[in-house]
Amino acid sequence: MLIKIRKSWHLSESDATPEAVFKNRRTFLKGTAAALAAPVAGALVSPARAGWEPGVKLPGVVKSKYTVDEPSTPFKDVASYNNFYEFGTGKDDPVKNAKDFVTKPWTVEIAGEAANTGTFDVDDLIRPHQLEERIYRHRCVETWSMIVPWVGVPLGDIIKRLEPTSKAKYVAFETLYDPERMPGQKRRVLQWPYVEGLRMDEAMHPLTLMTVGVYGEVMPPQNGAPVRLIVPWKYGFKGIKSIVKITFTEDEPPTSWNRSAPHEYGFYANVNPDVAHPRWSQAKERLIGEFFKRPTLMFNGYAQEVAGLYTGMDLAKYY
Ligand SMILES: Nc1nc2c(c(=O)[nH]1)N[C@H]1C(S)=C(S)[C@@H](COP(=O)(O)O)O[C@H]1N2
Ligand SMILES: [Mo]
Repeated sequence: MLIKIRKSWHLSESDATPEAVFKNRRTFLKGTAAALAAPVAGALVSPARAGWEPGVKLPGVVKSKYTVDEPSTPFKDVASYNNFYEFGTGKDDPVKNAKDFVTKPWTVEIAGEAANTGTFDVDDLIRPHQLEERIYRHRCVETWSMIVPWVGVPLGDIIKRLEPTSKAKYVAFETLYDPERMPGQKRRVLQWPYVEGLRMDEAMHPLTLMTVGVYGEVMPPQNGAPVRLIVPWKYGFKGIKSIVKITFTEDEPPTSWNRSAPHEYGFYANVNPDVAHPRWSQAKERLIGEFFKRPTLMFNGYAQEVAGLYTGMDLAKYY
């Protein structure tokens, strides 16, 4: 039998890093003032007006080699079938209730074990880096999945500029807490704010994306505007939305779903068809728009790239 082995993404002609961006990666940031002086390479990631509107293209996006060879789930599904409990627990609540969510101005606080801590405008964190379009598999623990053309920059590139200390073993993330703007936070369905975390090597992995758009456009609020995390080999709940704080820590940080149901959701949350959720199997998934279920792939199809991060770990124990 002939087995065709290939990477889960295709090489594209725009693989090379443009020179201007490379130079800007060397830009040293110290607090907001210096951040404002950073040369502009990428684009504004938040829209000029306060609320989101459709059709606002992010300029200067290049296609990434980290792209799966599958047609993307239509925009209307990506932007209307969401989990974002800050705007309600129904799948169609976020698109309705986040419609007028104002994401400008937006700052992200950098804290903990790093040289460059402080409060940054989101544009100043993202702009020095090249925006890339990456078509990723996106798998919710509830067993639905999508193929999504995200736009973002590698989290690892941002982290390098922030210069974490040798004590930084984990990266913790926090969503905005503002029950007036996020009415779902008036109900205690989760402990607010939503928090997530990654081990430092996971955060530095080239597939881990700080994501600011979808389908070439500014991120719709229901998808986590203005900036959310995407870790394509993990269940969707690791992809924390509307991030306002990033903290470098020595110890494993708490995560929202682990806090809520520790026997059901672990810190790692790697997609794994062999480890069932206590209440349902993870062996199959339904790609939104398809009728028949597909088998779920180990590490969501990214095993070749990320399995090495977990060598020697019992994945049934560290679920
Ligand atoms: N702050 C926050 N982030 C969140 C969630 C949430 O409720 N609040 N839901 C998570 C879950 S369970 C999934 S599957 C994805 C869904 O992201 P999508 O709307 O882009 O598909 O967002 C994740 N990020
Ligand atoms: Mo999810």
